Amino acid sequence: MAVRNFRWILREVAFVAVLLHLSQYTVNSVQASVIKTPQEYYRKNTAYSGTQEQSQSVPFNKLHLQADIRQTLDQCSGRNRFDCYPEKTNPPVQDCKARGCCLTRIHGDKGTQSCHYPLDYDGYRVVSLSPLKQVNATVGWNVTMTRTSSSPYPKDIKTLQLLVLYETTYRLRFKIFDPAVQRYEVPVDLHDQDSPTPEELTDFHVIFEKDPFSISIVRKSDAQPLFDSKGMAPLIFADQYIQIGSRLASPLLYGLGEHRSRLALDVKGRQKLVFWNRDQPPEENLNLYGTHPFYLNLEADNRTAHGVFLLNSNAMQVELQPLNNQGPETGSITYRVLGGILDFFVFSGPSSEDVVRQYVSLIGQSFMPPFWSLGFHLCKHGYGNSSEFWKVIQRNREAKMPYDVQWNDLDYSAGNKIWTWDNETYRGLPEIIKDLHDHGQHNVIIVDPGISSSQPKGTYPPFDEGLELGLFVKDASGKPFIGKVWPGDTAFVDFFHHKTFDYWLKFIGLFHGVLPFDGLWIDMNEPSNFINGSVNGCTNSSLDHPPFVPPGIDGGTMYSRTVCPSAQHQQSSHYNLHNLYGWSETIITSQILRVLSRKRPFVLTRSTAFGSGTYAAHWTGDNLSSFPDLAFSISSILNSNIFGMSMVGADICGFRGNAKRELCIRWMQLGAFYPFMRNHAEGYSAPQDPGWFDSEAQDIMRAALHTRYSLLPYIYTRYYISHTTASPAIRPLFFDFPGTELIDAQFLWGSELLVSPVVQEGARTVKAYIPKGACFFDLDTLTLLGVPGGDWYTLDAPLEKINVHVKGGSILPMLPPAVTTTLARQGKMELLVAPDLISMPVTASGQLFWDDGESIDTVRQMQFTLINFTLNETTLTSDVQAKSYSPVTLGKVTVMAVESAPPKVMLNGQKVNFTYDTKSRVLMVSELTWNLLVPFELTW
Ligand code: MIG
Repeated sequence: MAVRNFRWILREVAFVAVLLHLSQYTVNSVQASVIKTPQEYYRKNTAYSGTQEQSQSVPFNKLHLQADIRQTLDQCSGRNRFDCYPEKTNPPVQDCKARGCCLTRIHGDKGTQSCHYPLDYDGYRVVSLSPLKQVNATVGWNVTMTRTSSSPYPKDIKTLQLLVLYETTYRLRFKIFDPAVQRYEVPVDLHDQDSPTPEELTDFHVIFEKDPFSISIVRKSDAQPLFDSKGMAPLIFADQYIQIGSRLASPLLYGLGEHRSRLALDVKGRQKLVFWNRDQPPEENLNLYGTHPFYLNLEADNRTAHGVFLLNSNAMQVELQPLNNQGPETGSITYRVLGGILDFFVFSGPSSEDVVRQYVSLIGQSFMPPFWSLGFHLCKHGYGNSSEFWKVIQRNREAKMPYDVQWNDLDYSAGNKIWTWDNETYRGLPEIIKDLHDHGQHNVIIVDPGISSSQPKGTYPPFDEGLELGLFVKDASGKPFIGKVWPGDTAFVDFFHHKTFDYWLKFIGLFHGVLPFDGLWIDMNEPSNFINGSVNGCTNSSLDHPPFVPPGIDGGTMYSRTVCPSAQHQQSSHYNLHNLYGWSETIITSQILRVLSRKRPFVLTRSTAFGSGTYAAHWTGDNLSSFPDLAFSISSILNSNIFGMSMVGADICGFRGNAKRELCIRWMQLGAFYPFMRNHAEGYSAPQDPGWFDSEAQDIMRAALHTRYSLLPYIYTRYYISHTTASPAIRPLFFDFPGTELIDAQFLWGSELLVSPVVQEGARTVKAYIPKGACFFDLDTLTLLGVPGGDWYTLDAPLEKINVHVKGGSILPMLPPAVTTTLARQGKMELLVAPDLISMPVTASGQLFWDDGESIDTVRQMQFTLINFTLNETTLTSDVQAKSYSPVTLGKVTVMAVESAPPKVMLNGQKVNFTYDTKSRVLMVSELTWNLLVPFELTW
């Protein structure tokens, strides 16, 4: 695409520089055709065609029939009551009866009545069922079902089709939809969607019941139901209300984000979760910024796990509740979805990590971040002006803080209009960014999706051109939808519009000529709106006022502080696409940075949906400077990792309110172990950058940063593993250690590092769970934690210490810390060897992934070095798997728990110098200059 018609009247907009700098970002050589717009991701409902012709019907007697027992029970006496009036508690008697439901007083809860479905509530009956065949193998099922009665909601779809497909050994998909009318389906590009797998090669067995219809998906090997709608909330499929329930295998349930809650969801407490992306500071029981309708459920043994993903982007509510069973405790999940279709994926595990990998390989694996983005990021809204901004940079440099990225929030812009620079207040900003670059540092700026619509015509090209191209979200009458955000009246870019890619590319490219940023921070993309709906309100249509508005939705309406659901995108209504708005912006922005910079893009997004982790990092939004918020951040970042968004962090020291010294110290210590480490605060908050604090506080923060920077090669290798194997970067303890299912104040990096932060004010010890079956070494003292494990221990945690333990059996690649990642990369690699003292013989293993840290697709193009390290008793060896990146030099090896001073240490047969500390029992070999591309053997 070429930059044409490029004559702007320049006022406070400093676009002059653009013309001079265009050569840096060669906008005209970009081949936009290689880029997919979200449109191209759209898949029609044809995934299963071609197999149905050869299918035969299966006689009904193969179905389990249970209709005959129904009449004999009191239809209201069921012990498991599924809410028939989710709109409100205590509905009027006649309203409940009008739905054909039962009204029962809840024991012990004065005056509360539950309106629930009777056991024989009329629903769908199966009318035909046939296998889907490929060659001679059954690869799925095709079911038709009908209902004659009406549900409580308008426009029942009386005939439904169900397609079940055995996709892979571990993944089954089933889809329930209207066979007559194509309904909205999520325009997402799923991965790994090749050909189906014959049923006999999979983990799954499917059982249908005819009347009422139910589906049970069972793991063959142990007969464990993984999805089971039998006896749960009845299936309803009305135009704007779709309901299905499933029996849980146990109350240990995780996922279903984005929400603030404890890591293990509260099935017993009937937790309800609303999915409708919202600019909402993280608080419990509210809909937040993102949508991830995926859960992981542990089974009765607390070890085996399975997962379920509902691929649907409409508003929804999920209700959890305990079931009154004899036998093992279970629960149920009820989905209430406002549109689209039911498109479920069931993952058979059997380990928690398997479940996450199975899910994430479907939605897309985490992106490979540029190396610099692993460093420390500093940000604040409203630094005030460029001299204040410069002071912050200076004081953190002077304090010798490891510090890689300085951010600019919206105050850099003129009147909060994106793609403008306030060159008075922020005079010299381009030079400051250049200075960052000269110091091996980087810069990220914020961008909002709302485009000011009230500038005089001809003065603000982002609006004028968007208008001309017709790519703003439209109101129900077809005019640009106007809401209010930071710059006042704003139109919203429709990232689903086929012209948006070129439009967004142009402005990113041009603005890069003004401010040479290195990454983009896409905020407000839920999308957030300061008013409810448009400046003219919303319509009276059923899109803006659906028959079921999830009662927990914050603000009480579908258009509370966002765009009206009746607004139109080029592809579909905002009603359908709302939860994908941020997702669509993320994909386009990341792809554009990639083609413009020809380097790995760095995008940070607030609003996310399934698959966002393939393109961007995420932060948990506008948290509070408080210890509870520090503690909750752990569950949030663990959840993001479960959702395939490895690179995530919370605003360190808290966004809202003033961070006290102790809080900020503790948070910098914890934040050093966030996958994405950024300290950020709002304009009203007191400064909280490390350089602002007293020298003792600075020393502690610097030490935390040194620890992170020394672990960079390990962290980077974990990202590589996450990117290539779909496993999370960080994980909850229960993934690796049974008995830890409720622990969410500690977490693991990979399987190697156990992080046990202080999450309470004033605490100088931490109560940490130390798993059994492994030994752990203190990362600071390099000494063995002498406890049997399998219990809670009180560990010393003076203000200057965060407890981090290396699991025996690990070998961590490290670097000497430096003030930037750029400098750190110039150091010599180090290995920290933590022997597994429980295994006989004593062993350990580890890996190093290393490349230039910024080129695109180094993994796919094999432009990297990959080395495995193995310890066997007193021999450490390397195994070079790939050696396309050099130099990688080994400078030092540190081995913990070496029983006594060895008489000599040999590197490939040559004696080398070493030290041994009798007290800590640490062997250190530190004067090496070994080229790691050559295999080595170190013995002692
Ligand atoms: O309406 O750009 O979550 O990180 O500092 C608030 C100002 C807009 C919200 C983001 C926050 C950012 C702030 N933004």
